Amino acid sequence: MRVLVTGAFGQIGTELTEHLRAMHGSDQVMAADIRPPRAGSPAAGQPWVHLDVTDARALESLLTEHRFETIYHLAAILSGKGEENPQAAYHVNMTGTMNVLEAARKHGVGRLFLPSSIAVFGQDSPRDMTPNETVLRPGSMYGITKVAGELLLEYYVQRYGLDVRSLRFPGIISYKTEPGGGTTDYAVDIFVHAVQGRRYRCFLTEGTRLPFMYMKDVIRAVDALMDAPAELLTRRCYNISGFSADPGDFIREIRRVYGDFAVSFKPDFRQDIADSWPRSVDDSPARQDWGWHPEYDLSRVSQDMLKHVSQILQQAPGLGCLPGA
Ligand code: AKB
Repeated sequence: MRVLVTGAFGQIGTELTEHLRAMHGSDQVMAADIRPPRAGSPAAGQPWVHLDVTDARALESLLTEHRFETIYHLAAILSGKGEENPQAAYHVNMTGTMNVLEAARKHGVGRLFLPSSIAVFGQDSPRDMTPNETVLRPGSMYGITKVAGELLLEYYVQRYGLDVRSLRFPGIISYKTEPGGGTTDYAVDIFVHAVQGRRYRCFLTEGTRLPFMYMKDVIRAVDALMDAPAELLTRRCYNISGFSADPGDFIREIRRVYGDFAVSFKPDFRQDIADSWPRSVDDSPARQDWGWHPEYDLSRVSQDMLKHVSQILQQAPGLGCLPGA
């Protein structure tokens, strides 16, 4: 096995694993997660191993058995779920990341991808075109673990020469799996509700602007960063974005197709998290160093999401891989 993906059945993991298997062959990519894939997800029926990333011994024995060249460590608790249980978020995100870095160091893993997030920013960071290097004082436990994760990975690069790379993801929009409990999940749920003809109650206010990316751009960005020659990288953690939008923008796009789509707003605890995050980020270092450029803007994402979500729901109305489905 050449590649290990932890958190392989999460929102990014499901599609990244599918992509890596198409690239390297199924027998070269190990999917690891703490629970099985949901029925109807593209990962259902595919080989996988059980892995709790907080269990250092389990990781150690997996890396002793297989000589992985690359690890994508995606197992994490996101911002919304993290505020419901901050202690669990700390444990999974910090202990898990430390365990993966240590196992990779001991076993000479060639390259590691550790996702970071716009959650590293907080009230003291500029909210528009947030620069790559600025004040990082997040208010959420998820954000705190992401800042610490970035510092840890940089330590492992400096101290042990490990090749670790990271992207600060914005909200991610996709249709193959349910997003995993973040503040930006509404941007997937809203499409599913529209296609199902159901009213949507949004947990953020209509004008809450945040940066987003479509999954197809996420996969391209991960590939581009991981393939970039190390000497081109001026840093290890990069801001990245596709476009910025608020719930009102999504609703206007959806109503071009579903004119009577009904939405109400009932902000909950996630509003405070969103209000501390950037409205847009400056991803020019990623563009300059390894040629990042997004292909999907809001209008292209909306068209693609509506097309795919309605195809999936027509084929299997009860399919469990979509939120609310
Ligand atoms: C979340 O909302 O927690 C994630 C993120 C922006 O990292 N989608």
